Amino acid sequence: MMTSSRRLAPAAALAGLLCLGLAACGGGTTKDSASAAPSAAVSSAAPAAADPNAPIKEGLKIAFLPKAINNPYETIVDKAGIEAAAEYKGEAKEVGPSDASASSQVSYINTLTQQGQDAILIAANDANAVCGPLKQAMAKGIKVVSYDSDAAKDCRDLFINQASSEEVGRSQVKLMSELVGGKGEIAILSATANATNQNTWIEFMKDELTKPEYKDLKLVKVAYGDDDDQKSFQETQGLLQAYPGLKGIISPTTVGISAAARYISGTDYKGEVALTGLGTPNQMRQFVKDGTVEKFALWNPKDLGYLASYAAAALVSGQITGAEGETLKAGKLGERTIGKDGEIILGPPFTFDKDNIDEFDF
Ligand code: RAM
Repeated sequence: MMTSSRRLAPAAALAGLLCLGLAACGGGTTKDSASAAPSAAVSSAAPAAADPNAPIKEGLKIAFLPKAINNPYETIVDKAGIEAAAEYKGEAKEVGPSDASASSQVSYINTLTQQGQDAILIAANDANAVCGPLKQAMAKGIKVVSYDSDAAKDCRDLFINQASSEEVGRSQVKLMSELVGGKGEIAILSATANATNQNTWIEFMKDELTKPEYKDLKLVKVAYGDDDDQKSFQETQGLLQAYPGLKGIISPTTVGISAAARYISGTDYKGEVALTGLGTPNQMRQFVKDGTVEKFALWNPKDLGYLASYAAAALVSGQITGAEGETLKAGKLGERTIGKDGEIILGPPFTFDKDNIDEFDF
């Protein structure tokens, strides 16, 4: 099993490399979103001093707002976050939309704000669409932690990133290149067109593809399955029909890669067209065993939810304020340090294949 300690050192080393020279990195904070609510009490404006030894308060009300409640990946993350809250005697819950469209989370944020939650944790479907409502929550003293997919930086206190965005993007291209022998047409099957995390990863993929060693790999299309199983299935079919010479598909979304694998496994493309991306071992196991997929990557989503939950509790309890360099005590994951722009990175991605997939159950 992956251990958090194994992941801590490389993640810390990579933190300083993040977001160099890529405009889409970290959620694309805009001047517009900053000026929309200039008086919002963004907690970093005048933070009280952090007390690293402050105990987590009991009875905290914490709400997880995933991209969509029917996304199995988000369910694993949020369930682990809710279980973490039980450890620190908080009351956590998950609420959220059934689709991952840009504005689908807005009404949920407003309700959570009215309820006076202590913290809102959000995997943002759109960095800016959620910004105004999150600022209103912050103005009421509610702590906001984005996880998985960042909101614009000025409308959250912290971002818990599952892995270095740069490492995810570049390693996906490396994986694909190995699978197709460094040559041929490839496509990306993404989630929604607005998803901050996928878009950041794709920017790094495109940058990686400019390196000389990938000169014979050609990205022909980025398609969007909207993190909807059926749409992702159809987009896979569409890609394969539109590009008959396609050699591979990278799907950096657990919903996309599992739908694409299901499509390919039932066709003659199996064994001909390489598929990789980000998937959960439980969803991908049968497709690794039947030869549709050789390898793919992910991190431990349970650890992501657990860390996000502790980070939210640490913010509310004054253990941290969100400033770079502060550390929090994240239960069994140990101490974690806040990096640049309020980002905490869980650890590097891990590659699954037929030899190791049975060691994992999520
Ligand atoms: C999907 C979602 C999520 C992403 C994973 C890898 O479940 O798009 O945001 O992190 O895939």
